[in-house]
Amino acid sequence: MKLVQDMVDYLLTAEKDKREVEKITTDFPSLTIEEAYEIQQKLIEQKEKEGHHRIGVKLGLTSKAKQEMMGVHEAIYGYLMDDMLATDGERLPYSGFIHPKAEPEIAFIMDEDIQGTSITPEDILRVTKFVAPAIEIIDSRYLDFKFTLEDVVADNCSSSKFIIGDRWVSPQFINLKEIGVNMLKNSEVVTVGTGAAVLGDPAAAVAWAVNKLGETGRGLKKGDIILSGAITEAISFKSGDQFEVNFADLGSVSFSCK
Ligand code: OOG
Ligand code: MG
Repeated sequence: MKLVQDMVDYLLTAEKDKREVEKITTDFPSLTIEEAYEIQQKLIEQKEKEGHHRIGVKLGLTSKAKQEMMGVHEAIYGYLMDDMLATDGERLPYSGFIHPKAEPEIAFIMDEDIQGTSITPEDILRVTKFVAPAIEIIDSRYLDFKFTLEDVVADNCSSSKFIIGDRWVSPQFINLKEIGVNMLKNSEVVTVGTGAAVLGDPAAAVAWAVNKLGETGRGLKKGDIILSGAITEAISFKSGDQFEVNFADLGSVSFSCK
């Protein structure tokens, strides 16, 4: 469908040029969620053609607060690509972003392939090799970070970069619902939260994603990284800012922006 390809080109050009663009539903208000996922799928395939690889999946809109803000009742998913992964403590150039925000998340690293439509949080924990502290940097391609559910799905859920800390722990040693986190910007605490903010349990968020992928015969693969969704609101940053996320029992992860 030509329209899908046009939208893929529109979003990829915005990302490459680091330029915010009008959301696509302004011109196409009848865009459905299914069409939005089709655009996302083609966008990822285009990145693969350009030599990048999928390394996992990310969840979005997993907190009640974000869902209410958007007037929706469901989470969303997108894909993580190899060029999104930054290293712990890395200094990332601001010129690589449009209007970035950082959010604390728990990353899951899969020990086995998993696919299905009635997967439970317990199933997820059974096939998770490690959980680790993470920061996701989101950078919507849309003007002023404003969009509908369909727009943000098409835009691969605002994905830009992510960073994983070096403390990887088996999930059996961690209470993911009760785990506390704080995020510091330039050494000051800017937001705090607990794991339960993510659909009541980060493992439930991952189960939701697997069941959603399962509807179209897809799933997670051994070695995949899953970002289970923001535990707090996302915080904007500019050149010169430094972030540190500290999880109780799960260590820290940081980055700065040059
Ligand atoms: C959509 C992506 C949200 C999360 O963890 O909730 C997301 C957005 O708010 O731009 O990554
Ligand atoms: Mg996120």
